[in-house]
Amino acid sequence: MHVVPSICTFCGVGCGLGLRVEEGRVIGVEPQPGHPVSEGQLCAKGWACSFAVEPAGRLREPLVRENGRLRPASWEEALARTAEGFQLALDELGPSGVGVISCAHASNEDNYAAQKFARAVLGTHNIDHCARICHSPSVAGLGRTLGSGAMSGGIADIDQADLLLVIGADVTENHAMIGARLLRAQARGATLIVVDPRRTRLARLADIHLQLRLGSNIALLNGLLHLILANGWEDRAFLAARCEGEAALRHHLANFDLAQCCVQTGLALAELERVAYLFSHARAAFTAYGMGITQFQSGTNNVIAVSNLVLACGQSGRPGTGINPLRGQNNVQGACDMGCLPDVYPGYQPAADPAVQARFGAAWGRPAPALPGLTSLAMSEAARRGQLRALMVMGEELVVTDPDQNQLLRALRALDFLVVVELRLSETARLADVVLPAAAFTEKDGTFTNCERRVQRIRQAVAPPGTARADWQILSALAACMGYSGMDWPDAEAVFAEMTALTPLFSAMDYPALAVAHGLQWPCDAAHPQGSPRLHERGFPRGRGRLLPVSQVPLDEVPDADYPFAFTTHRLHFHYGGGAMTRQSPLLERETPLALLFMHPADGAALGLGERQAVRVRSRRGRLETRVHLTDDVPPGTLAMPYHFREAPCNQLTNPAQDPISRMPELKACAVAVEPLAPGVTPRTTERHGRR
Ligand SMILES: Nc1nc2c(c(=O)[nH]1)N[C@H]1C(S)=C(S)[C@@H](COP(=O)(O)OP(=O)(O)OC[C@H]3O[C@@H](n4cnc5c(=O)[nH]c(N)nc54)[C@H](O)[C@@H]3O)O[C@H]1N2
Ligand SMILES: Nc1nc2c(c(=O)[nH]1)N[C@H]1C(S)=C(S)[C@@H](COP(=O)(O)OP(=O)(O)OC[C@H]3O[C@@H](n4cnc5c(=O)[nH]c(N)nc54)[C@H](O)[C@@H]3O)O[C@H]1N2
Ligand code: SF4
Ligand SMILES: [Mo]
Repeated sequence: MHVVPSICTFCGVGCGLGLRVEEGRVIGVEPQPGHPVSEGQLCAKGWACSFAVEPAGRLREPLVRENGRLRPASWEEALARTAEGFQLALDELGPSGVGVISCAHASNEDNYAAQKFARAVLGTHNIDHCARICHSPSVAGLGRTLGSGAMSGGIADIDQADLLLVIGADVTENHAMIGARLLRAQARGATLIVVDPRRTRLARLADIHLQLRLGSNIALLNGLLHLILANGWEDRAFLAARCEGEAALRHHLANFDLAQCCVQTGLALAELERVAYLFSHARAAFTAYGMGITQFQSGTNNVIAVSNLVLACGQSGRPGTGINPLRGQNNVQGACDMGCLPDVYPGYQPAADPAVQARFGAAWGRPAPALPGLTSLAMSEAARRGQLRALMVMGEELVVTDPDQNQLLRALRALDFLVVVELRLSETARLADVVLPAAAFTEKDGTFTNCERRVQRIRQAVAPPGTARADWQILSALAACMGYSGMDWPDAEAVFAEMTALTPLFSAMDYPALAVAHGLQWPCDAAHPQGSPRLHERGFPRGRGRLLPVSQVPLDEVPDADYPFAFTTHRLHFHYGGGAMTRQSPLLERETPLALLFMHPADGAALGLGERQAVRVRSRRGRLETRVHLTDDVPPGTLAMPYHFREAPCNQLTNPAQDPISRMPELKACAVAVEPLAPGVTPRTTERHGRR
């Protein structure tokens, strides 16, 4: 047996692991001792990495659709079919009629290749990925206030904080090794404050849990800020030296109605005063937030409200402070950094800037595409209208993870051509015209970028199953098939080198430098050859930090007589995303085998429901059947459901209403009705979506 160093394939914490390889198989994993993030530990999912990519059940060869069925095909045939599918759409509609959705589990090299394929080969900025429905409001909101949407501190900053403010993030479940670090900081004396409508495990352990009403973040954050300004608790020196927009913010909050704030949030004034005092008086406050802030139609404004609070109290730019969006997927930071977004090239170079267009145009030998490009949900809308005809989905399980499943299915079925690049025959791949088998993270070289901007190497430990290849190799072959030779790289290192040569943020990075310690944090350029562990120490990327007045935005859909419950969606520790990877592990599956609807016992009693009784849940968009779990984790009137289960997909119910700025759908709130099924009845599985 030998051990190959690698990085966990699940969440954005980016824990270091060793792949135990025996006779060409990954037989298990072990933690990397001395890794700066995971410090020699892994969570339950990390330990299950080898199940996630186990060759059994993986795609071994391409598949093409013939007479309605998928059958095995050669790479030549599958690539030719794919090239033809794109070409027909291009001939008919031009580059606006095609698109690519890339993968936040895949490497930086894969994602660089995906956006280059979209821009240089297809000639479109229609390139996006799951960051759209994850932290796009952070990119937009912190972009406006600071000039950059990345986490400002590093994970190690937690060790230096004396106050930890966690808003809308279930950290012990979803960023487990960061959760452990928060609890360790609390044990040495830091105050832990959790803001969440659910009583999560972390909320139960916190010194203060603000159990606000679903969707009332801005009311709460403005209330805290109003109290801070009214009492003179703000950081005057920081505001004068580092910020702008203070007068407008003061004016906006001067006549703030605290009584109304307490009604909107459901919190007592004394709770707000205590938190306002503690946060503004902390020596170093570390602020982290997640999907409970971003996944609303007010997502961008929610992020701005967090930013206002942190800037006004000067809790930024010093050890132990900062605004820290906890990025979700192992390489979602990297997929954004690589330019898999419709409005930026790699390194956030604006697609609208003529100088940037000229640089990439010259390097790639193809003119810059027309603007604007479409976001992922806009691509679905265009498909439903017949204005987008051919789509590549590289490693996303859209059928389970996009909002409003029935609407998404209508979009995929309306396409003339769908190609899915996947590890397994996912629900989304079942709908494809062509399925291409991808190599998993253990089967390729490359890099992942974690939530603290740390670019780390992954290394090929074993051969891919069958004829599967790395995503970048598939895109390179497809580009050649479509007459473009500019993606003919010899290896992953060459892809990385091309990227760094075109991307100032990464200009001093190369594979040898990344291998010295445990990666490097960007910016990493001539001025920062050792990378940048902490951002914003002297200035913000946009210069001064900007305070921007925002007001509470009502939810798009609130409970009424027909749909009397508020409904929210969340995650469970033992499962991940659409479940395609974690549900391969018997161990993880045993821990959480069922999709459950979390309901307060008082609501259960009112509906006459016993524990685990079967129910039907309906929204204006769809329905599902599942079992209830009666628990005071949720307040009365609010139901919660994890989104990992294809047999009871909560995205049947969710609302696609979008944030006008970032196009984030309101995944965290909609209205539903619940009907008990007869005692003894087994919930029906939501039908498989197989056919086109
Ligand atoms: N085990 C596991 N870990 C994961 C993932 C996974 O699927 N499984 N996915 C990864 C990904 S892609 C991501 S993006 C991250 C996400 O990690 P988190 O951001 O922690 O994700 P969620 O559990 O969806 O939502 C966080 C919390 O927001 C709360 N919330 C809901 N509404 C509101 C509100 O109005 N205000 C406030 N303040 N809070 C609210 C919910 O109750 C929930 O506890 O996790 C990553 N890690
Ligand atoms: N209701 C509701 N819906 C949500 C959310 C929510 O909180 N509530 N959260 C949203 C968020 S934050 C996110 S990030 C999305 C996540 O949505 P997705 O990205 O669709 O979900 P995942 O299940 O994490 O991963 C998708 C696929 O990646 C494949 N994969 C893994 N590695 C590779 C690789 O190297 N190459 C290729 N080609 N494929 C690979 C896996 O097989 C898996 O099927 O879900 C969103 N949907
Ligand atoms: S915390 Fe995240 S990166 Fe670390 S082992 Fe768990 S799933 Fe993997
Ligand atoms: Mo995410």
